[in-house]
Amino acid sequence: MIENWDQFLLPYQQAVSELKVKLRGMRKQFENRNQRSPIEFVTGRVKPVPSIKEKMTRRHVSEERLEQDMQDIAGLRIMCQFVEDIYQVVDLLRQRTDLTILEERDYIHNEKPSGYRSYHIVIEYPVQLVTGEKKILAEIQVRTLAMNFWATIEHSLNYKYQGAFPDDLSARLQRAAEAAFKLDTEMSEIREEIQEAQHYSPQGKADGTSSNDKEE
Ligand code: 0O2
Ligand code: 0O2
Repeated sequence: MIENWDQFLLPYQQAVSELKVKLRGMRKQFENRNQRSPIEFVTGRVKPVPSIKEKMTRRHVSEERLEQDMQDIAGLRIMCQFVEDIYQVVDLLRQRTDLTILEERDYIHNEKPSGYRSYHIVIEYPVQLVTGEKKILAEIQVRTLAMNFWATIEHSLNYKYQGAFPDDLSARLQRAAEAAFKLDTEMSEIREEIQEAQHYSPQGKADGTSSNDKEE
């Protein structure tokens, strides 16, 4: 029986805080090198206790198995401008030595039946406590701004229907998710055209930035 949830969640709180600093640091490093960052912004949260308890009941997870079986008690979200940026961020995460990737789920090319798209990574992250090192699980969701727009609104509408949308609304939400993905594709194509124009223009200033700014 977990008697003190604050104490149980403390390492998760620390992991979320540390990872937010580290992931936001990646963005800063791109900025300092005058390069466009594949990371637009980063958020994070520790799952609230009522949500943990609800998911434990729904997924039949016991308290003894909670640390191993619930991967998103610590949750980080990385928002990107373009779909290509997501895969660049994933590559950067794969190269890090301060975390271990345990699982990757590509819900961009394999979208969920709801229409949800994002790239999910489950990591093992070591937190330094006064009692020694503790490895905890965390989930990093990497998505575009358009994917985030859809997921945020769909999530808030879900509260109203508790996950069971009427069929017509489900279909409309799926179509809205497709529209958001089309928008992502169109934005990537526009960007590619601008980059090509830049490449052939003598000043390299087709979009008002130097060609250096757009180096990947
Ligand atoms: P809600 O509406 O119940 O979700 P900062 O001051 O920016 O360093 P702060 O204020 O904790 O840190 O906020 P941050 O990190 O910018 O964003 C926290 C919010 O992001 C949360 O809102 C979540 O909505 C969302 N969020 C971020 N990452 C995740 C994730 O992995 N999973 C889920 N479900 N949500 C995430 P709140 O405050 O919890 O309110
Ligand atoms: P929160 O804190 O409300 O975001 P499960 O966690 O049971 O759903 P699984 O396989 O363990 O399933 O994990 P999965 O599917 O890789 O990731 C689950 C998380 O992805 C959810 O967390 C959401 O944050 C997000 N997600 C998945 N499907 C959808 C969807 O259809 N709509 C939206 N808006 N988000 C989705 P939780 O558990 O809902 O927690």
